[in-house]
Amino acid sequence: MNGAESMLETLINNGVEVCFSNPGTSEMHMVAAMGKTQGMHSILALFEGICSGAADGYGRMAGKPAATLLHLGPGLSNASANLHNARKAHSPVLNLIGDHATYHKKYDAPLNSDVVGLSNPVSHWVRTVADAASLPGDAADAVVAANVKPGQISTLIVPADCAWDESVAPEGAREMPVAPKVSDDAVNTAAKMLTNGKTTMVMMSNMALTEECLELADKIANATGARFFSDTFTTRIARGEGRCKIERLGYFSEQATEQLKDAEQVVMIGTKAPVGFFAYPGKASEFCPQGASLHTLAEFNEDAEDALQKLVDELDAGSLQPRKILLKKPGLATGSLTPESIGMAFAELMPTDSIVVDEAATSGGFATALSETAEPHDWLSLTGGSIGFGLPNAIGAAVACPDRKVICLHGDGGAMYTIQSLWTMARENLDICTVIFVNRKYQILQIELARVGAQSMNKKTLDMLDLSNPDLDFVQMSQGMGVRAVRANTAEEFNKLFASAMSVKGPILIEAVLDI
Ligand SMILES: Cc1ncc(C[n+]2csc(CCOP(=O)(O)OP(=O)(O)O)c2C)c(N)n1
Repeated sequence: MNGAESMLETLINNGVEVCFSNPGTSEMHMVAAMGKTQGMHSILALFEGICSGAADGYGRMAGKPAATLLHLGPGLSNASANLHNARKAHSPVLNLIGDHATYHKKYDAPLNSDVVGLSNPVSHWVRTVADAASLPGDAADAVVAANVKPGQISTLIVPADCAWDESVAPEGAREMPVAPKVSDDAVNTAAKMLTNGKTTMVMMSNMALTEECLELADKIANATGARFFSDTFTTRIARGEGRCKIERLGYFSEQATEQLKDAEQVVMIGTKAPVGFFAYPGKASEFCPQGASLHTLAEFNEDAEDALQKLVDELDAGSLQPRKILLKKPGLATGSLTPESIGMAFAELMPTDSIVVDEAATSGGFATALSETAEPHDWLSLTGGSIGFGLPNAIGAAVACPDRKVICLHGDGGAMYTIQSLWTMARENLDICTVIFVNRKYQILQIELARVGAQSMNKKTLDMLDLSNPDLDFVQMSQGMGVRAVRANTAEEFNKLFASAMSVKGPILIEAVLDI
């Protein structure tokens, strides 16, 4: 067995069964090894940012890493923006980066670069393989590193000769890490805060947003009167009928500070104290009121469900029945096509167990709010602020959960960063309905321009935030990549097209031309 073959068997033995690939010459032995084995589903993406975004979506839904296969420093660099998002999501991802053969590095050939230097900022764990015999052990270490809870980015740099030289036998299954438990002290402090009569708010994110955790949180809220909030942008949250409600912290600092203004105490579970997405002149960066006491019950990597269960026990709230959301649908709109009319159709028609990938930006507010009482679903949002995450993430979610409908809500600006995702959706016949909100501008930046106090609103400035001239044609782009596409100009058209998209399997794109 050569290094690549032994590495691949090792990955499969350790539960890695999907690889989102965009290879080059230095990865050819890894490509050949994948071609020879049945255990690894290799999926070609036409830009590395799609590989990394897809691995993020896969990790969020599968709870274990997919691999990416990337071409030296430049391939990794193209993947970095979505690795940044995955890192903020605490998703498990395993990058396999090819590099020049060990003896070839010194010539500084055209594709030579500082791969370690490029890896570090987007990885929790980085290792360069020294020789073929080390490769299987390094691969197993890399999978363990990616599986550190909630998930880490591990990057294994594989010089070409380590892949092609004769290697040793593959490694077997390693034991994967479990999340550490919180201390009794942390639980006692939280329990005391929640019963001392002061106004208490609880912030939750990451592993604390599962259906089970939300039920436990609801019991605590019911027993103590505390208000529970999720972060604005969350890796994955269980929503809809049968789940327990949690308030969502607003994006703009005015909203968030208003929501938290009465808090005398804030308890964090799986997250840190909330701060502004950006700084704004004259506005506070921190959202918790000054003087509020803060307590972290569980860090992002600690076992949130265990922490919540212990808190429920400590508060004697175990016998309370969780107050579950009842199904309530908004009906369908008529007339002009707006984010609200689309949000209504989406909440009305979304099938049970859908996975929603949200990069709808300024168009998404209604879809989010109206679907709170829709059919049960999981919601994945942009955790790292680097746009172009939605389409690739939808690929990963659909690969991880082939029996569930994936609905990808996307702004037209963000969609253009990784639009080639459509080709992979078509090739893999993934059950993804992509809705593009066409407002022909970077709307959020037009809002932010005023909010940060930048004074210029002239044509030259606004042209930098404008997507018209020429208008993008998403139907043609989609069809050109093999995904069936339709256009809606009115609410009635959208309702019909979305209903039909929900009733069939396979990729489809709806270009929603907003009337705004
Ligand atoms: C990689 C990256 N580049 C640029 C930005 C800055 N940015 C934030 S939102 C945005 C435009 C989003 O436009 P669109 O998806 O159409 O949504 P809209 O704001 O119109 O609702 C841009 C360019 C970013 N966040 N990430």
